[in-house]
Amino acid sequence: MSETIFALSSGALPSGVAIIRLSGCNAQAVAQKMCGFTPLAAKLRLADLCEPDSGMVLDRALVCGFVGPHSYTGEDVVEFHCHGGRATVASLLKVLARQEGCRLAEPGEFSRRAFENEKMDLTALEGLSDLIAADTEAQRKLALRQSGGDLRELYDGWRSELVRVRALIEAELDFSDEEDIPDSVSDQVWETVEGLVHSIGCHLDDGRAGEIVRDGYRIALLGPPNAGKSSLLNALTHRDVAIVTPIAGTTRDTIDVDLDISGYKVIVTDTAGLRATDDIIEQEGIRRAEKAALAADLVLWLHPPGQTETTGCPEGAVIVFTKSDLPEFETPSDKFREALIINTIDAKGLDPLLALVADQVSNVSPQVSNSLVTRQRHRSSLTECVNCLSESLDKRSRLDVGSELLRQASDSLGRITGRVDVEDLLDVIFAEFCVGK
Ligand SMILES: Nc1nc2c(ncn2[C@@H]2O[C@H](COP(=O)(O)OP(=O)(O)OP(=O)(O)O)[C@@H](O)[C@H]2O)c(=O)[nH]1
Ligand SMILES: [Mg+2]
Repeated sequence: MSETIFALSSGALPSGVAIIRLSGCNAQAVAQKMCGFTPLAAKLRLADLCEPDSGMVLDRALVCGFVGPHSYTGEDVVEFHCHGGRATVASLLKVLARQEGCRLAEPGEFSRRAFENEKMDLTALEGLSDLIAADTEAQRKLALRQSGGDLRELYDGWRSELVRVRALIEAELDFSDEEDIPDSVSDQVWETVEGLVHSIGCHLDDGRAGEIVRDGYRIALLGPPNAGKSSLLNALTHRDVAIVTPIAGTTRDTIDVDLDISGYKVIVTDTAGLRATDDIIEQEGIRRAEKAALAADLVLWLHPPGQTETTGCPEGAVIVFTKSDLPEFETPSDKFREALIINTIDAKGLDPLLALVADQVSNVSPQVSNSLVTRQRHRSSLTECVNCLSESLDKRSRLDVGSELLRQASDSLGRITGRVDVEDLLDVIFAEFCVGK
């Protein structure tokens, strides 16, 4: 019999209301001892919460219960909606810890029980974790869809098709001597497998749209020293995030800042100015700058007045002419028709720059309404699945080998939703969750 777990499931204290959640077979009995009645399904009732031995009142709270399996975890669940003072919550948690068979929940343990009791698959739980972490509108929409089960439906659908074609192959293998199993069965099988390779391939070939929405669209600010990179970062964030000085080579480490641009999470990275140098600290800064540029979805190359060269500017970077307020600023030649012109003294040109970023990020991830790959974990398993399917097509003349490859492909899909042997993965997945989830 599993222990009854409890934890503060609401946010940081102090708060107006705090919710302490209990889940497990003793939840109802413990609630009965503390509030004098058994909380009924989804009905809130006002109660004095007491220390069971002394009868001392700890708080006056709303109490509700959910009878398993109709609860988040699938077990009996009780919630105390108490006052969110630190001392109140601490006294309730202390009393709960003393109750028989009760202990404080580990991070993600409520969700893990929901998974183990088949209330939700892994993709829905990951979606829920993302929903709680969502800072932007696009993240919220994507996470809500995933927590509602859209990825599970898609992957389970593909898996069912694989199960069906494997059954057809097994039948052909078992009855291949008999006349009533037509040869065309295997044609049907490979047609379906070809269809799946196409569908999963398209799903994977999404320009990482889901991952960009979930993890953020990366922009690296690159350019020579003193180009105004740190000044631009500060102007975009309206904060003094990075040190700005007239000394060339001020920034050494890369600095990441999260922004919300048109509802998308955008991570802007300020970097060390690129130049030849003997200073080993600066050399390391430049190495990090180049690494940030490689990892970026968009590079903005900042170009200060007085320089004619754009040496070091990576291909595909958007050129931004800086310090347009200075007398020495010259209007760029026709060659740079597409370039942007800014100055951070009076914020000129920042709106077009933000519009360009919004345009780029929405181009990369246009369809938040589609089912998108949101995690590397999913991408790896989907790639594994397509590889097995493609190999099975190459070996279609060997039905027994093909069947085994289709089994592996189906297991790869099953691992995403948690239908097959994921025990080793669970600790990693639920470690992302915090206590009370
Ligand atoms: N007039 C004017 N000065 C600017 C502008 N942007 C930056 N500066 C000045 O240019 C100098 C360098 O700016 P930074 O933002 O530190 O330049 P950086 O590219 O980060 O330089 P490093 O960190 O050395 O690579 C500072 O003195 C800024 O005040 C601008 O738009 N107009
Ligand atoms: Mg700088």
